Amino acid sequence: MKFLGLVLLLAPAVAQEQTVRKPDRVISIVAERFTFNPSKITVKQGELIEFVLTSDDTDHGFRIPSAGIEVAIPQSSKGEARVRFIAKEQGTFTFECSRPCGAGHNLMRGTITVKRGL
Ligand SMILES: [Cu+2]
Repeated sequence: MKFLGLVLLLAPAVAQEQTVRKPDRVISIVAERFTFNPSKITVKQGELIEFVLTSDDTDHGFRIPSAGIEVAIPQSSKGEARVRFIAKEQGTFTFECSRPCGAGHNLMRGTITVKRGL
């Protein structure tokens, strides 16, 4: 217990906030050759988003280059990947598949539009 307390104390505040805080929104995305569904996502600035990522076919990946996020999405029926994202800045950000998955891999992308909160 003492050890756990020490670890939490030393963890960066942002990382702790991201793991302890309940997400403002949970967004499920299904990957399949060669699309993400949905592929256009709009969120409010400052929201803590948790993406739940599954595949309908083979292995895929989910990368948001501008946010330094990159996770593997396991193939169909092998579970899900979860990753959190705080929309800090307004704008439109691309996400893309990060595992070579076939001829249309380079087209497999989408956008996250971050709008000012109310
Ligand atoms: Cu791919």
